[in-house]
Amino acid sequence: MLRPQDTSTRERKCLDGLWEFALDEAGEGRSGRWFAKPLEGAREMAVPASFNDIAADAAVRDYFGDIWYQTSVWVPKGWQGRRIVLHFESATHRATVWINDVEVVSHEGGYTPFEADVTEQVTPGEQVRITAVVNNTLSFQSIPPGVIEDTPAGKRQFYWHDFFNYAGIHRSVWLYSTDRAHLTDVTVVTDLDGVTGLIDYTTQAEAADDLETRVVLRDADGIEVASNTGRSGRLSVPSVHKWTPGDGYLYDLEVQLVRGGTVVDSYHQSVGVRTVKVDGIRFLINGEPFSFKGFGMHEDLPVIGKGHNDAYLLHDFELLKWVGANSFRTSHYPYSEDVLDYADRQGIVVIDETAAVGLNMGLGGGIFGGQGYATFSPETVNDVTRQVHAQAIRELISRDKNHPSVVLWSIANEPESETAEAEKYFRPLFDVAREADPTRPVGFVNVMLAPHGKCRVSQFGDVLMINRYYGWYINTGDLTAAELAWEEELRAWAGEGKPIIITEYGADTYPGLHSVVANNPWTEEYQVEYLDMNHRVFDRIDAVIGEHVWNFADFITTSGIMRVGGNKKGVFTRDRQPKAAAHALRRRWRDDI
Ligand code: BDP
Repeated sequence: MLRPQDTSTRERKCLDGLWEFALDEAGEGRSGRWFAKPLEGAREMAVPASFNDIAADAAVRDYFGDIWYQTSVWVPKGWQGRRIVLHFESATHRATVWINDVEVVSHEGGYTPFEADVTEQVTPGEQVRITAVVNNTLSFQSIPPGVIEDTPAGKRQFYWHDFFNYAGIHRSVWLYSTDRAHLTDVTVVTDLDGVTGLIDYTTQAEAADDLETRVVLRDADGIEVASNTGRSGRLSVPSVHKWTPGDGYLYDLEVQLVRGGTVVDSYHQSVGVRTVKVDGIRFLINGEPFSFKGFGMHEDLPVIGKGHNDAYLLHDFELLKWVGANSFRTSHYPYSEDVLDYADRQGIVVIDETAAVGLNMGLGGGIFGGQGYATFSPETVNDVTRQVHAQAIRELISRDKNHPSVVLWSIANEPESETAEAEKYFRPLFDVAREADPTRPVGFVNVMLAPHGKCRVSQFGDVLMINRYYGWYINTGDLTAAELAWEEELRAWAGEGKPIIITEYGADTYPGLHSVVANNPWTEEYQVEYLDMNHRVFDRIDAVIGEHVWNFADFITTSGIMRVGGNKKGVFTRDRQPKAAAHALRRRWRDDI
């Protein structure tokens, strides 16, 4: 699937704005055919946004079930005779969509795009009704998983990931048009031969058997530097300007379908020429060792929840630069494509993660201990879940494969990984990722409950990604003991001979809480001392080639005694003000401070 764009042959219309909105408490909308008429008793809802925090109402915030969205749109008259497509960048966690009375698409998974060819359902120059029923429930067969339990107080949704289950239409919705003959996919893989850049491209198209495919590569000044014909092929760029961390140089690959000299479809694909390779304990970008400095982040904002916002996107990247970060992980789900596009342009390196978080009944929401279920069993995370998980991996890779910023796939965060069932579950999922992308390393993020010697899944990863909280969840307030224990475990991992990225280490910190003695958890001083302790350990072990602090900013979680207005491990507050740790990190990460 190609992201909608405006080109000489393509036109898109953004459907963002206020849509009609109704919660379906009784679950009667589908059988009552709510899509067949204007939504009754609807209120208005912003798209894109999570719906949860818009109304000042706990019943809306915590609602789970079907959520109806509806809008009307004029289909441009000039689209007569063209193919017309309705495209959702995401709908969390699943959706079914109707054009007038006709169901056109259903999609599972809250963070990847889906679309439907609606040419037969719309008439250019006329208005159509678009209805989407979004469903935000989590089950053992969804990614991420959850469970609905019958309690004396009624049904309750539980889940085991440590962030609020924001839902809705989080990203833009588009109607777009192409010629009947159109490109459906473009893949680029880049390599370097000395100072020459090599770009292998593959294209796919529909209704285009009689058409010629032409590709033209232009540099950032718009100067043509290479061209070719054919559905797939290679382009060579002498004296290539490489994409490197900190220098997000992009070429533009224009792919054209041509009939007798007329361009009937044109699509522009950004290309960053770079290589990625794991070599022993080194992670190489363009053959140079790269060391990750940055954060696990979240899409999480006041009022709009996980709704994408361009102003925050720019500001967050400014803060990444201010603090000296060169990378981040899309913890714990695929982020908006606008984020990846911007990372490409800014030269920020990305570890790209699926929404497979919370597949671990040994912990939940920052609390260790049994959650009353077995993680893997026929009734809980099972073969069906694995199919859904495999599809989530495929959709992530298919969406993000062309981003030079993406250097590593993370197929899960902190799943149960110390059992035979976990090994059986994960082995084929690594194959799925490698089949979908043979060019990038693959890993998963290991949890404290599966330390070195117990974890049975790390063997499949090209890189070890480890989350650890010595000095927070264990050895709380005793950084001396934490340092000893942490170094001992990390040295054991280093013996594996793979690069190690510490994908999470962090301490909850209440902004403004201070202490002259440094062993006081929750204070700004403790967060600084805690990070310093971690850094001493990392600096003593060569295999540690990455440090991602948990978290970039404070974020909202479910309520619980371990959380004070959410998770406070941010180095910035939720409104992006620095805690003392932000200044300390800046001194460590920036050479010029
Ligand atoms: C890890 C999770 C992350 C949590 C964090 C924490 O990967 O989502 O928010 O710990 O407890 O378990 O703060």
